[in-house]
Amino acid sequence: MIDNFNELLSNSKVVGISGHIRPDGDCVGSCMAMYNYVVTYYPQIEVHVYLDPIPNIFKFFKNADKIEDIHTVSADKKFDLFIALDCSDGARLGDVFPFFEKATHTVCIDHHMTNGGFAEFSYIIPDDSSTCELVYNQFGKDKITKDIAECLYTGIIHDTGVFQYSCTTESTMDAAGFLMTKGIDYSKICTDTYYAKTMIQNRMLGKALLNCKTYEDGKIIAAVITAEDMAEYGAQSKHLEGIVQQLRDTTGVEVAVFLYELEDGDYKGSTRATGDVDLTVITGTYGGGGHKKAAGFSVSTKEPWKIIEEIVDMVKKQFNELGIN
Ligand SMILES: [Mn+2]
Repeated sequence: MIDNFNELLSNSKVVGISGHIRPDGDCVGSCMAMYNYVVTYYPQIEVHVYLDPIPNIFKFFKNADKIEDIHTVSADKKFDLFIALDCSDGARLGDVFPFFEKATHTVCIDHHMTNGGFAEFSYIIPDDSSTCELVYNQFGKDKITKDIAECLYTGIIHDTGVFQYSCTTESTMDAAGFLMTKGIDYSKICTDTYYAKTMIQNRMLGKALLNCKTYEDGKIIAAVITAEDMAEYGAQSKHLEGIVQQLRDTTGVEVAVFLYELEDGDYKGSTRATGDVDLTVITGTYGGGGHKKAAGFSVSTKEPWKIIEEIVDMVKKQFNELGIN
């Protein structure tokens, strides 16, 4: 934990909060939990939360309508304290980073093992379940309100796949159990934010599954969604969440790879592992990062299946080292 965290807040007049680009549940949850913490306990602070547009499913968070677009902020805006959440490095803050760098004090709370510590004060536990679990520890039970609990519970279930991934620990369950006592509708949160799929999402999942390829007797599975596929169904990148998990859940799969085309023609890659393959070694080749069993990257290519072949070769190398065959 960051021992002087509350002191840093007490001494600040203007505070900025942000998370990574293309925010997910843990990112939005931790940022909004932090925002609600500051407005609740430090009402004298001018606090701003900056994020890319968030998925609609997270708009029920208290004060989600207060999220601002960093591009509307004048370049000379100064922050006494800037808090980065769920961000492994400065680049992941996107256009927020210049403001973070200029802030008098900076804090980072994160659980990515590739985080080298880019803030003045860090609370980084690599491969902890979620940033939301760390934020819960940082706040302490006494400070958790129902509004904060909703944000944190949502982040935890998103980064643990509703408590199924191996990053889920006894402490994760203790935290989630305590959050449930705050009167949140945990059942609805799981259904509405995690399991519910729109028709477009289901169609894109179907497309990915129909066109997927397997390698090494089905131990590796890969799928690609092109911009053309997305245009056919009017899909956006946000409709592709969960596809890589579904690929990974296929019986016999050790490694799942999913590539989709971004608006600018580059590809975003997501990888998931069920066993001991270290995906950060693979995503690192493309300048990406993440966790051992869940990692991502972006790559400029016109031939996504070539990238997949490269990855298959790298996975095969690890299979050999690990004695998997
Ligand atoms: Mn996270």
